[in-house]
Amino acid sequence: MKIQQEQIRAYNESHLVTHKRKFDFIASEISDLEAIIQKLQAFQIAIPSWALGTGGTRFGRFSGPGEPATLEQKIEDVGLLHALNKSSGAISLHIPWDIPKDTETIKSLASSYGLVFDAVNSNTFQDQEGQTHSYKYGSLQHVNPAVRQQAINHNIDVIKQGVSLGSKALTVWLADGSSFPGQLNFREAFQNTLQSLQEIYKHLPTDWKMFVEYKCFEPNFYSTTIADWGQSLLLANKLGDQAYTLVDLGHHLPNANIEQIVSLLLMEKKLGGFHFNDSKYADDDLTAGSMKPYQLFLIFNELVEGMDARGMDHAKGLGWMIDASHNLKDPLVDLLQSVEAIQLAYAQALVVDRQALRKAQNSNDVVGAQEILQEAFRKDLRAVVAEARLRDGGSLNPVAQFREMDVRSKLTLERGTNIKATGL
Ligand code: PSV
Ligand code: MN
Ligand code: MN
Repeated sequence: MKIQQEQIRAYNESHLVTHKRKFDFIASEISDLEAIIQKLQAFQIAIPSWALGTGGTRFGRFSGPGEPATLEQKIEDVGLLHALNKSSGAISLHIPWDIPKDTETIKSLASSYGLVFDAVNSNTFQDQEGQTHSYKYGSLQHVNPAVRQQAINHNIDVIKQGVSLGSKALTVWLADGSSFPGQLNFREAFQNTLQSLQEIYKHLPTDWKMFVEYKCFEPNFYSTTIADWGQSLLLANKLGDQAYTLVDLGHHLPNANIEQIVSLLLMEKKLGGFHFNDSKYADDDLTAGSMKPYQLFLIFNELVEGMDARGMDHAKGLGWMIDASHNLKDPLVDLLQSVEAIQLAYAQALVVDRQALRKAQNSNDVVGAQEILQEAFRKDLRAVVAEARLRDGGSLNPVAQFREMDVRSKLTLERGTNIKATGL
């Protein structure tokens, strides 16, 4: 199904008066509002193909109705999101969960929804049918060179597929590690991983990036070979200019200061991008901003500050992606909520009085600096984000309109129930 422009226009029409009132109020409080709205309009957040179906946990999975069964249907889903919020104009594919049969057809389908292909993701954390060697004990780190070679070849193949789709980055996330002390020689595992990544790196087109994702634990419970930003940065530095660290918000030990990590990676020109999500405990993959909205704002505060200081284009400088999993909620609604939360955090960071903050920092005015940040964080900028969408032809309230139109029931009529989307 497709959401027609006319349906969005009609929805907006009936909510315009309320929106105008809220917008005019907040507009009177912000000085460079037009520039902020333009930045919000330019900002696009990629949707991962694996987040469009129900994720489940290792204890069970309760599928939702009308899940996408094919790559075509996943693209259709992202098209629905983008029609409503005008900020989800890219899809990130996980291979081999999503293999385009006919690249040209898939590309033109995506562009009919205004979508492009973001980073492609390789998968060497699961064994695939017909595969010669198992990844049970790792992939790029494996003690057996034949297993490493198989994983290298897979990544090279993913790059090739990405090239034909128009992607510009490869994301490598490895489950490699060990679950018991003594199982692994840490140094050898790291060196094997580096050598394998170096082989893959040789196949990167010159205008591509390699994102090296880290994760503190899980599925291995004793050590992960790329466990934190230091280990990822070490690899990215050794690999070369096209390699970057990717920050997945859920991949840190509790209470890690992610905003500080972000600031330093950006300073080192090694921040590749994000997998946005939120968590209370670990890699919960919950809706962005649902647990720690202040943390999300502080991350964007560092991004705006660091990118401005380096003259970077906010919209194009980094990879902006969501990485989420849905056990209870409708995945599409959840993704709309995540995009909205990310945009709100970005908008709040854009209204920080940066000059005043610098002044407070340089005079050790601790209270003043804190007040400046909280002043921005506590501003209700929902009408500003809605205005940016309105100007782009999106919905004033994507979540409410999705529910009001009962999009999921329509998808279920078309697709049926009891479908398991490929993914986790
Ligand atoms: C791993 O936890 C991860 O965050 C990686 O980004 C994967 O690519 C993604 O989840 C899907 O498995
Ligand atoms: Mn991730
Ligand atoms: Mn994860």
